[in-house]
Amino acid sequence: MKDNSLQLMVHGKDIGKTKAFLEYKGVKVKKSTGTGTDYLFVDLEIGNSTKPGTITINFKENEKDSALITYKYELKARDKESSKREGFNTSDMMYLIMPDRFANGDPNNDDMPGMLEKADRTNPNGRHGGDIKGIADNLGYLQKLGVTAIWCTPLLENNMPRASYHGYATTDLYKVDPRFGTNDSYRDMVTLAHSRGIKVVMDIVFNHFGTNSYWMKDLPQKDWINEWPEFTRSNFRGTVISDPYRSQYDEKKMSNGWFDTSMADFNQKNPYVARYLIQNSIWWIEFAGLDGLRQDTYPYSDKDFMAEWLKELRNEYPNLNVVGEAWINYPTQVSYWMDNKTNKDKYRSNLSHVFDFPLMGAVQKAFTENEGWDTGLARLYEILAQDFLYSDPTKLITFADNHDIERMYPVLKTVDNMKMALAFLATTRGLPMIYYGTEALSDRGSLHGDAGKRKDMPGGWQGDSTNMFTRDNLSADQKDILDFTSTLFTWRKSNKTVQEGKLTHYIPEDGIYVYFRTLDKASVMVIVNNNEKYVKTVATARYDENLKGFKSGKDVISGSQVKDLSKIEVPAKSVMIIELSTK
Ligand SMILES: [Ca+2]
Ligand SMILES: [Ca+2]
Repeated sequence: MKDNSLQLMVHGKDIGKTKAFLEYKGVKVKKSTGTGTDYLFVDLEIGNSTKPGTITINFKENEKDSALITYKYELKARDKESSKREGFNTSDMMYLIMPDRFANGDPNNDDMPGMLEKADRTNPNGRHGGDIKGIADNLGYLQKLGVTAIWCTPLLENNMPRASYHGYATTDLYKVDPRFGTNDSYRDMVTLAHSRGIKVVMDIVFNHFGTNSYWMKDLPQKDWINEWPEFTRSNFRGTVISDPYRSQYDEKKMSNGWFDTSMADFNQKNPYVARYLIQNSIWWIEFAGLDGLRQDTYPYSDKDFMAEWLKELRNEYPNLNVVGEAWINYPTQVSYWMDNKTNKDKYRSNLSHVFDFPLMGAVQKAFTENEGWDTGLARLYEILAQDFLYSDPTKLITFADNHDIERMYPVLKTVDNMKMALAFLATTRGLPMIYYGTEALSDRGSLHGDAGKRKDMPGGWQGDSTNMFTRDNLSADQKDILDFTSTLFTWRKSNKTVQEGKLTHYIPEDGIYVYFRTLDKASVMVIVNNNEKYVKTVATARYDENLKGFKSGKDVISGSQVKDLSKIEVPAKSVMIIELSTK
């Protein structure tokens, strides 16, 4: 690694009373720091020419003593390609998977010894048995859908008594939950995904960990977590961190309050916690061959630590990207978190990507409202018009829903609205993200709360009557949206203009929103007709600055020719994506 320091946390009875000694060419113990009786932190320096191999570490009270405990620590060779990995970018379509709810590839791992929660598919808030094999088995399906990157909600061990399926209460940061698979099966899934042109983004959680972690029985250090005289929840208001008028009271509650009773809040101001988290993310990138990271609950962690983490990450992986979940509804506040030179308080996050929550809010409303000055399609226009706030708006991840938000279909209500929304996400600036089950028209049915947003993917379980993967028993609407999604994103995957082209849009008028993506001499025109009833014959003279020189086009979805660009007929509640041609 470029950084040649490594800190080990050693846990064991009375280990804190010892010091570490070793003899290995190129490796030096810089410091042993005992904290409490049962933890020892060992700082190593690993010279650049050090060879891979096994280091025998002897733990003794004094150098001349014989070792009380010996541990064999393996130094692995670095993957020569890891520092060159490209990361995700606007060429990608990201697909969000909640592994417990996607596909059960291995029914034998549904219940595992030592794991508290057993699978129960009849419990909407229980574990359903989906796993890493279920993802690996269906990579072909995802490839056909046009997916080029997958983000799985956390896969690490969550040995919690209930609701462990969601993965956000980690109890071992170095181990895949055995009910999902193993560290090796995760790495193998990544390799398999790469062979299909699919990148893998790991979801990591620096703000908190599960209270069933062994740490909570005996903290590595007194200030390992943020503790309060009595249980104190965060105020969940990410706004506070960039608010120039914030009180210290609110700021402290936001940062140091706990996310939930089951999630202990990491104190990242503690340099040992900071080192632990930074090394952990680097370890996973190296071990699994990751293409990027998604960081949970971004503004809840110490922001200076987060900036330092990203600086160190970029030092090792100059091109690897990270997307942060700053769930805030205003572009002003989301832009604060994207690496930004213009923050008034001079804060620079070093964070490459953020989720476009403000645009998500607009997409959820735009297609179901009546058109007005500030309703309907104007919502999309108004959010995009604020892009001057972002240091690089192409690094926004666009989406209409995720595992925490009401799903697209029940919100948008019709297949036609869904198609318009999907086409918009695929063609506007940024990197589109789709949540699993969107293409199955998943809805909440009679389920309440999160359960309704996280239903099983039809066909992921043996005996499912409807199967997205084999297309068995799909409704006509499901077939329609599945084919539409696949056509749309397969086209997007190979079209550089829509991935990288300059965006020019026109103020929506009469329920029609027109925009162009232009790259060199190529151009893609998008026409959204949000009118309920009317086929609109769109007179295009208004768009002359973008249409000049083009004579015809091809409708990307239907494949049909558009011979006359002066008047284009667009059916009610539909979208046309036209690749323009000079011939
Ligand atoms: Ca399983
Ligand atoms: Ca926190």
